[in-house]
Amino acid sequence: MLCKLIGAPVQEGAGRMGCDMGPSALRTAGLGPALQELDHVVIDLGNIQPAKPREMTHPNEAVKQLPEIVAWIEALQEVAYRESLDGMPIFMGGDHAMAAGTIPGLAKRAAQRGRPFFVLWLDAHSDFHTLETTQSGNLHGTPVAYFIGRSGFEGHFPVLDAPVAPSNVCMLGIRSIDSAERIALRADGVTVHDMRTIDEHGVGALLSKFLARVQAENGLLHVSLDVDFLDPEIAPAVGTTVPGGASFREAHLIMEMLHDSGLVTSLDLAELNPFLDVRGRTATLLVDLVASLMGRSIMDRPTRSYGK
Ligand code: B3U
Ligand code: MN
Ligand code: MN
Repeated sequence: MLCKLIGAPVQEGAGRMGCDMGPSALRTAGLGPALQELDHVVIDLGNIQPAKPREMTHPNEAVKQLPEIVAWIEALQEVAYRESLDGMPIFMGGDHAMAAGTIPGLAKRAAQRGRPFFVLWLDAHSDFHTLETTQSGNLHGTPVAYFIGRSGFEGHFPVLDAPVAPSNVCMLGIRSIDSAERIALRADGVTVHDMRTIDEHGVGALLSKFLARVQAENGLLHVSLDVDFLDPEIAPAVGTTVPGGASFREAHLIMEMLHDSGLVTSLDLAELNPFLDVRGRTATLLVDLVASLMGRSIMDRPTRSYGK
């Protein structure tokens, strides 16, 4: 498989600085060589550079860094559309506002190919605010609401070519959600597996069900991994840690099952803040998780071909 590493050093969507160093930390932790070791062809396309931000304001005065984020989203939508023509783009963030760029670009490509598009959202948060409902004003809390086509972004974020069907989004690991988000998630029909659901059923059963649907519908699957999906004990390098996250074993199992499914066609690695890391532990864990996703296994197992 051709793996394309694409740096998206966005940090303006998060409440604290440092995510701009994410791509560099992933390179330093050996993401490229780890993939080469699995016999993938790796090209590193470097870091994306957004255009100069245009002046822009929003009636919700809480909203922060809107012009910068819009510039990032525009640049990333274009790159994601272009680079998903072949190979597997791996977007190295960058805070999670990046997904308001990557996912619409990828969804446009899927639509152009006539394939349904699915998103597995691995996160402690649902990131389901609009520009109108966000109270923190940190725009990394908004990408999902945007890419499924909720209103509340008009005149600011780019018009979507191909909104993602809410029923094609599966969230896993959720444990911090604001009430405006909770109400809208239910109304829009997004599948939300919170930590309680994981404890009751296990990640394996929940994921199998979703993967079976993607398979049955001949879909393309994008995985968006926020570092805070993981428990802060194993992944401290994130500005928004929430206790009680996914364990090392749950996270690897998810990646291994995703690999075996052969359905994943693109990936976001979001919210890594190397300034908060402990001797590179989180960056190294992310590299190991991507390796599991791309075929590293303890014992050999039969695998299917990739989804495209
Ligand atoms: N929902 C809160 C918290 C949050 C969302 N995403 C992150 N944090 N990383 C907010 O600020 O919108
Ligand atoms: Mn997130
Ligand atoms: Mn999060």
